[in-house]
Amino acid sequence: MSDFTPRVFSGIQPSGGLTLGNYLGAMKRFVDMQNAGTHETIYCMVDQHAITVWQNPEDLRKNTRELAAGFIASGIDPEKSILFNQSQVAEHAQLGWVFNCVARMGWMKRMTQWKDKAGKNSENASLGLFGYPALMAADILIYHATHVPVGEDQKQHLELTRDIAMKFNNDFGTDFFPITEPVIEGAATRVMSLRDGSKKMSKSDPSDMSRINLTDTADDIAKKIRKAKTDPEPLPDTLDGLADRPEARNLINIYAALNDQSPDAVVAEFAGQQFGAFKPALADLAVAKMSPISGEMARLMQDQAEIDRILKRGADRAREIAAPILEKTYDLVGMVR
Ligand code: AQP
Repeated sequence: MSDFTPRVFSGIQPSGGLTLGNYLGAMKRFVDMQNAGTHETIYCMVDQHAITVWQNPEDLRKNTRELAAGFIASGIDPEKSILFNQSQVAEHAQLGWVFNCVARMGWMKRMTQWKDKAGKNSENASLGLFGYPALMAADILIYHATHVPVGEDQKQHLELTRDIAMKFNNDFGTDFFPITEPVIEGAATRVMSLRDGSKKMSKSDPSDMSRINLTDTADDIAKKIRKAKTDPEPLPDTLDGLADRPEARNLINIYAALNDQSPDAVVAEFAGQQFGAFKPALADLAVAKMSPISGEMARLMQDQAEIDRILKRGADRAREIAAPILEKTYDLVGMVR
């Protein structure tokens, strides 16, 4: 591992508007890793992943630009980080094909995201949805990324990325690909639905009340938090008291992540209080943190040509790293170039 440049890669699908889950579980941490300055940072809108389920073409275009605006509004600096759109760097799909031939069907069938998303109708799911984790491995390994910040839901895909790298290295008698480390940390690695504490907050949940969108108005945010499912008990003195109260725990985690505090500190602060007091405090905090981002996103979206220029420049920079890694991979596999 030590021979590899410390490099972070992560991506988000432009499959809908960004949620507070994406922001706290991914985007905010991407910004922290960029600003820490300890790694090169590469961030991507993974549009090729998005089309593994149906996307209306006009919506996909709009969501991709809006996601780019979301990255920048959240603090990703396109000069410090490489920011681009996956389909503009063909090397992702090219390495993805090689990894389709390395990964095993049995590995893919065990992926819980495949089982959840394909559901009972797996015969009718796209081949791309089944192969998603091999393309994700390619997204990461085409940059020899050493670290990948993600939410808890992506842990299994990261393990598969490591399996693919190890199998490739073993099959071809090389140590060409790094064994990437997932970075899953902070209070909000799994932000849950506001309506059901057992389901993760997701941009494709049919209920808009289940999530906070980055584009929500202050009134929307306050309303959604006010109506969030909770229980009639007051908040306990310690986190242990929330073990069987997933909805309450979720709101505490959201508060902690937004305010850069530990969940223990939040519980200590609100101990003994009812949700009638805690929810308005959370709503005020969420509005204070999210409104500047949504305002900046709206401003950036007025100049789409500028967003496209940023993405094109990001893709050019990404390709400079990716192209030689793809060439070397083809060489190792035995392809005549
Ligand atoms: N609820 C969440 N809590 C914490 N992190 C989350 N992430 C997503 N939801 C949560 C993290 O956001 C990053 C980008 O995710 P994605 O857009 O690639 O896909 P996803 O994980 O499938 O997110 P969604 O919102 O559920 O999208 P849809 O509905 O389209 O499937 C990842 O790092 C993820 O962990």
